[in-house]
Amino acid sequence: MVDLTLYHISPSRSLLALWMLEEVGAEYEVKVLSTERDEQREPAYLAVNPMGKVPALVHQGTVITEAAAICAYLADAFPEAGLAVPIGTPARGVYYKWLFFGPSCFEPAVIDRMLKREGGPRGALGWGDTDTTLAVLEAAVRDRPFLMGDRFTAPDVVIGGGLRWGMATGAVEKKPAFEAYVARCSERPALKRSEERDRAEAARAASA
Ligand SMILES: N[C@@H](CCC(=O)N[C@@H](CS)C(=O)NCC(=O)O)C(=O)O
Repeated sequence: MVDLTLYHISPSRSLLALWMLEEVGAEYEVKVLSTERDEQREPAYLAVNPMGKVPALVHQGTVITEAAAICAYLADAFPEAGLAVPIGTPARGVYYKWLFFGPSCFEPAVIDRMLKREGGPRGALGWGDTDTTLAVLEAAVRDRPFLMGDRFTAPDVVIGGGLRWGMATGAVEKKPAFEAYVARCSERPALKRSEERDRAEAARAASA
């Protein structure tokens, strides 16, 4: 029985959740919401996620929202996929650092740049400023294949996926270290499968 449902908009941040679902090898169903019809703001969906945002994942009747939380959750729920770091080890702390760095530093820093609204008070902004945030990330991926070292883990979906999008939109400068890191992430067969699933689900929803 399929007990995992992803509420999805194509394209959107829910691509990260789709990628992660493919990484863990779970069977899941996808419900595509139409932004043209504003389905993400209809009462039926607000009952799932009152933020009116995707992704939302329903697992065994429990709703999990926020892309990074979904990735972290799936890594723990499907340990055989090897995408988490053992609880109780110092490396788990670093793993959390990157999982949280994604939505609390990387993403707002890049959105600020994209929307040309950089320049708030450095001390008050959790990410300080965009240049520092990107420089910290660049240094992290310059000397090692993935954020946690040799092994691809859940934060690489969150940050690798975000960086891939950021460079594709032009919001993030294509530094060699970023391009090499994103290229490594892009080799993941699960990413390719998630893109195929995204296309198929979007086409199915459009013809329904
Ligand atoms: N903090 C959320 C952000 C989710 C988000 O902004 N999703 C966008 C798509 S990229 C969305 O649902 N937009 C529809 C809307 O706001 O109407 C997360 O990381 O999951």
